[in-house]
Amino acid sequence: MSRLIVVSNRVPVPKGGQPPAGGLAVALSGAMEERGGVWFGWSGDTARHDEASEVRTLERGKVTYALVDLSQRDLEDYYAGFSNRMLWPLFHYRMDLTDFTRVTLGGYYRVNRLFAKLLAPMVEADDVVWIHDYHLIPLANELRQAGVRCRIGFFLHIPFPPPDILTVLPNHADLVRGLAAYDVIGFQTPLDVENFETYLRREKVGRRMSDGRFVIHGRAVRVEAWPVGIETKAFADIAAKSDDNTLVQRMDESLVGKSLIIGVDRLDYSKGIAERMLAFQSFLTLDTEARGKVTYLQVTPKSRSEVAEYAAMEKEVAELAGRVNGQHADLDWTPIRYVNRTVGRNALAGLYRLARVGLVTPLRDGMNLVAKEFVAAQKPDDPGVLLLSRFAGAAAELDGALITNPYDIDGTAGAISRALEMPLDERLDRWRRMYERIAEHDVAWWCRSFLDALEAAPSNGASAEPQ
Ligand code: ADQ
Repeated sequence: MSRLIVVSNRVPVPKGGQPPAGGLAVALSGAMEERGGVWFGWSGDTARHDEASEVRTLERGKVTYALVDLSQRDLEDYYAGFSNRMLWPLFHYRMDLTDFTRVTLGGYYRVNRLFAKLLAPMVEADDVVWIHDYHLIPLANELRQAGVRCRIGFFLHIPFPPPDILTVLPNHADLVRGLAAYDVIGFQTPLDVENFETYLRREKVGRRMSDGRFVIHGRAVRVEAWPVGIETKAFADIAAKSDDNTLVQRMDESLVGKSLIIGVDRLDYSKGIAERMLAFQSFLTLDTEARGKVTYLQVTPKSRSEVAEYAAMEKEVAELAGRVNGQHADLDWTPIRYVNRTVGRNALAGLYRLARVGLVTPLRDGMNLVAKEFVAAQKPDDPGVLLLSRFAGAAAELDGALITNPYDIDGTAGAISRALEMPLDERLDRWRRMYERIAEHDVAWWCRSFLDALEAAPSNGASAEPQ
């Protein structure tokens, strides 16, 4: 087995055993701890000097964490700027929220070059390098230029948008040219692969070959959908033992017989939290019988507060929760409990299990692990109902969910009523289908399938030409 080097923007060094609230960290932490290797990326700290040029290493179990501090300027341009004010909104189909500047674009390539300069001397010929997500698309190309010839794979955790949206990005051609330096590219869903293929065809820079591989700018690359999973069985076990968690007990006692509806998301506009609250409001208006009998808990840690759009949304969602409560609450009943914090994995699993309905209604999402965690945590003899946006990557797999369009506020409200009233036999049937799927396609499957493909790719470095 080759040595694995994982690269991601942020390296989640374990602190007290809990990974932070973020899909990539949650997905990869367990897999890395099991297989071992090097995890390279930003430390989360700001460098004192403008030119960060050192790698600090930390050993934890089988993993070596290789950490780079970034300067304030790099963080503003590369992270808060180009990655999170251009690529993130654009790839989530939000052209209205994008902000393109030459300065932030320059910062994006500057940090990718810096990472390549620091990482290249650590890479050995038979290592495999696995690069993650939109922050680091050009990294393989930079590594190739620094002389790295080993196999390099890339996984995009967010959606790959259709070409009409991608071409809004002034440097789309460069960005895609950078992808040709990889040996394997993984997307979350077949739709992402299809969007990528359409882009290559329309821009005349590549195509799918008869053996299923792609040729991109003259280089043969394997491109496939590998939907990311969770540690399904472990999460189900934690949920089954969550009764003695004090937070779960407190929540259970406070419900006094009311049905619980749960939403768990980073505070991000892509997650559709405001639309979800409006749907809940509409549900309370339409389904008068339900008033006083349901509690909607939305657990939402703040995220990327340094980006202006996130600060604005924080305010919008908090005001909305206040307005719905002001309108509908009674002396002894608060319809929405809106909480800005992270909770530990045990408590989270227990809260999902207490819930009758899981609301996962993003406007656009690469996959969405909360949907899978909710399913894994249910009681096998009395499962709750997952209400899932058709625009989450997870909808391509979880056909037992009630699929909803989050832009249709009243339609989603109706689906909440339907979920609350669903008879046990239908709940069982839907849940079993979903559980089987996520038990088989768990995070270990995802990791193994991607790495098998990467290790099987011809080791051809930068100069490969397709046959
Ligand atoms: P994210 O956008 O971060 O991930 P998601 O897949 O839902 O979204 O993962 C969030 C993770 O954070 C989940 O494991 C969840 O349990 C955890 N989390 C959220 N709120 C929490 C809270 N209050 N307390 C504790 N934990 C919390 C990106 C993409 C997704 C893709 C993942 C993985 O945007 O589409 O599924 O990467 O590829």
